[in-house]
Amino acid sequence: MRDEVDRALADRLDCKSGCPPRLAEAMQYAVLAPGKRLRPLLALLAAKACGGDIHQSMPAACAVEFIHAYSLVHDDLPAMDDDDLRRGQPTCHKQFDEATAILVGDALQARAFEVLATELAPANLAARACAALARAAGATMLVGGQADDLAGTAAGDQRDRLESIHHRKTAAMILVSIELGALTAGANDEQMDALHAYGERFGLVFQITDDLLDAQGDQQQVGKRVGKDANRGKLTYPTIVGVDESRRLVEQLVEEAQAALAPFGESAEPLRLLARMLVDRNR
Ligand code: GRG
Repeated sequence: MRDEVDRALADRLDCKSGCPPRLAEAMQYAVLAPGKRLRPLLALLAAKACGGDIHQSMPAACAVEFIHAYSLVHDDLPAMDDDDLRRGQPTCHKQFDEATAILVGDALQARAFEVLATELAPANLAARACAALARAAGATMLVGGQADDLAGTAAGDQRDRLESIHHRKTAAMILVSIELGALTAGANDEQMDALHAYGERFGLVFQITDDLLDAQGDQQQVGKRVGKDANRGKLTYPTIVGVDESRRLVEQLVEEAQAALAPFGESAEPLRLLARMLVDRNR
């Protein structure tokens, strides 16, 4: 399924005319780098759980990965997290230059909505998908979470602040990936609710294991700089609740995520496995 996703992404980046070659090359470099493709997989597997066809859901899968890839490129810029390594290779602005990396993000964001608007049918499905993705990627969620994280301006105690940043910066894109997959498969309300409960827990498992990898992972395997959160005094689950409690929380959340999929039976087995794989990952 991952190969199919990569082919679908490449097809949708194939700018035959009009796009400056260097920009096209940088967009391909950023998107097709060896990431995990978690968000497209979530979209496709959510569709499958609802009895949908993955080809019908592929535009949604590509759109969420375009937004995700843009957010990584921009996050790595000197004005933000200032990173040299991403997905095991030089970050986009290191490989190309800063202006190109900014434009890559801009173009990928526009392309995400173009894919949804032109490839999903009927029109009200396309509109609903565009609205859901715009909200998740916008000023209250992904961008707002990033702004508060950079400025340290989230409100509340440490745990509240951590959860507020996580909810907007990470969980929103995970949840919308699942939602778009389900929408394109014509999910009913009960299916949507079950997938939402799964997605909330999946997002937390993703965040806590990401924090654990930053605290304890090996840079070569993780494919990005590690130890940076602790060095910058950022709030993470291991620093707030400790490593052991983080691991216990992860186990509990995986069980809850898997249990939330009970209404689906066998069709949701790949989603159950994906939640388990998150815990055992090393990147
Ligand atoms: C620039 C608007 C804007 C947002 C940036 C993506 C992001 C928000 C920040 C990256 C820093 C970070 C640790 C975010 C939370 C976790 C996260 C999104 C990790 C990267 O996702 P993976 O592990 O990456 O799914 P791959 O490379 O596998 O796709």
